[in-house]
Amino acid sequence: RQLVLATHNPHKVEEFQAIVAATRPDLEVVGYDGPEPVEDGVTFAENALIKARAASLHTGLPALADDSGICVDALGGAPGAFSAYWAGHAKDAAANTALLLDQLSDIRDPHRTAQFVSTIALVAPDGPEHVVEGRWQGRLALAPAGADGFGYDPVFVPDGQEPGAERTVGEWTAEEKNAASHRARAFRALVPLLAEL
Ligand code: ITT
Repeated sequence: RQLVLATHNPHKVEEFQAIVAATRPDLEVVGYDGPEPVEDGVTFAENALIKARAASLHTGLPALADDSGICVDALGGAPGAFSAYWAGHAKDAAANTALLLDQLSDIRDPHRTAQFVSTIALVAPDGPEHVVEGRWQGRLALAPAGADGFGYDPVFVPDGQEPGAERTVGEWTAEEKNAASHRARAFRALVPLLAEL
């Protein structure tokens, strides 16, 4: 069974392929290079639905879309749905993370808490629409570390690590991240709904 992944972010494609292969190996995740809709929603769910609807309409296949970001408690949940463009119009991960660390420069632990959020929309042609969410709790590092992953991974330190040996997601392997991430959690919530396909 084919499932279109409505994203133009190659890192998300890689992560979804690994997560789906571990959970539903019978599904074939195919990329999407059709027209990119305007993401003018203000919530993760709105944007995920906009992307999944456009891809399902264009391909005639069931489509998944992920809208995601980092929500920082000290900033009232920002950048949230604006994570990709936090430092301006270019999706510049280094500039985004630098700005975020700068905005938190006066904030010390235990007040640097944040969550990675992944909201996945599933839209099948003429079928019902579903939206699920996964959250990953952690805090912001004082400086970036590690070069793996993408986006805010080098500044996000997930909870639950051995004290003294904590690493940012930029220092985690892809396997470690894909077993624990917000995206993996959201996909787990989606699995029962995929049975309808
Ligand atoms: P598509 O809309 O084409 O899927 P995108 O990267 O623009 O690609 P979003 O609009 O959902 O996707 O923006 C998500 C941003 O949130 C992303 O660019 C990163 O900055 C951040 N983000 C999301 N998931 C992340 C993760 O697993 N690790 C690090 N940063 C993440």
